[in-house]
Amino acid sequence: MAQPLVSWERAKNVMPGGVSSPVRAFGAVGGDPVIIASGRGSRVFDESGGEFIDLLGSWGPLILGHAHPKVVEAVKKAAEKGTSFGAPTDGEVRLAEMITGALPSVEMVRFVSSGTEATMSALRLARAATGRTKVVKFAGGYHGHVDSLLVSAGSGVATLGLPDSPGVTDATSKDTIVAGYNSIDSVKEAFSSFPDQIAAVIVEPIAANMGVVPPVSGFLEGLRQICDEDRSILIFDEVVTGFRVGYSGAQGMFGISPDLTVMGKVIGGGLPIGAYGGRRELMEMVAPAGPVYQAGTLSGNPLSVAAGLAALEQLGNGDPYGTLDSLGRLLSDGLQAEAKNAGVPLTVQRVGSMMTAFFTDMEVFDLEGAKTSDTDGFARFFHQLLDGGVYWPPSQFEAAFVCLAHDDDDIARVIETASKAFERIG
Ligand code: KE4
Repeated sequence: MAQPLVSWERAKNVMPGGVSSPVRAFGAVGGDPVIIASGRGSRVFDESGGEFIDLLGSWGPLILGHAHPKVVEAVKKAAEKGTSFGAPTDGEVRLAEMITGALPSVEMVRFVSSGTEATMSALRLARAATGRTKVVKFAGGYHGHVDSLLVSAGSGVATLGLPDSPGVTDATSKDTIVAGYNSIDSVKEAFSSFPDQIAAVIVEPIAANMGVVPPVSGFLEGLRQICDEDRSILIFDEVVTGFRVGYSGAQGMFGISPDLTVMGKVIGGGLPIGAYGGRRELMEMVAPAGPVYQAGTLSGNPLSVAAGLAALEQLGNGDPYGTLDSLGRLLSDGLQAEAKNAGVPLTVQRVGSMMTAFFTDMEVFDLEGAKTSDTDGFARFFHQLLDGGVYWPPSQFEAAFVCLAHDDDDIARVIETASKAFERIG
């Protein structure tokens, strides 16, 4: 007898919230999530054969689309040779060389198994390198579930953070200062309040976790200057933007060199991976070359590395980012126009193939601006799209992604479905 379809009730019975990661549970939009059975190209399919144009892209990694033949072939070949050795392999060296070749600021790189591990390790390295304890992050910035970064802004800006989750201790959050994204003044205030105490500033060079919020002119340059002046480490969290907005990431787009870069998602081609890297004299402090301890059983896993190599090989040839930008522009312009026709307040903010449709009529520069969005309106939009066969990310404060498997017909179909949704919402 065929295995019964996994039910949402069965999932919730054995897994917290029925999911392996909270945002998948549709908490922000209501209703029960779709249980995905497979994906192919620009489509995902649920267990009853429902077909959706996918704009989630697994939250970023699937820049080539689902089950890309080159990625599948690479993973199959790697698996046939064994799945893990806990020993050096040639693939991880070749992937490290591709990354250091793409990002001039990254002279050496260490692989881990998630973006969270990568940011946690980069923070430890920055504190070791500077001998300092404090870290600046930004309200609305997300860097994985690292205790010291699960911190929300205290009263006012540039104040010491408050735990953002039970289980995160005051002791952990007291060294984290929360500044305002796109506010250089708030960063200056943090550094003047804690002179010679700040080990690092960690920033998403293009914010994606309050929705897509690009840096205003001078913001990243200002961070670079402040860190230089105070001898603090500038960490670019490029887990989303790395190889997404360009082959040299956001740092290449804006011409700013961070001291450390955190990566994930795209570099694993859809398999578990994370990485951190940067200046040689910093990275050579990492064990076993140096004293800063960091380790991982499945770090540099041969299957993840094979998928990552296959993905980056596709991204390093031709003009994939030109194609992605054109598809992104077609979608964002179409959504903006249809919302205007329907009288629905909408601000679509986009960088290349990543975008957020904010249900607000104002441009969004920071978390406060993002919070002006009508999240109920977004939830209705989300479900109208889903009912129409379009899978948009189930949260107002996330990024939607077009991929190289989308075509103009897909985009036209999404715009047509969104137009009907706006009519119903407007
Ligand atoms: P992971 O530990 O989820 O691999 O990466 C953490 C991370 C680090 N830095 C940035 C900028 C990130 O966006 C993330 C994770 N992104 C979220 C969605 N925006 C992953 C989705 C999820 O948590 O399930």
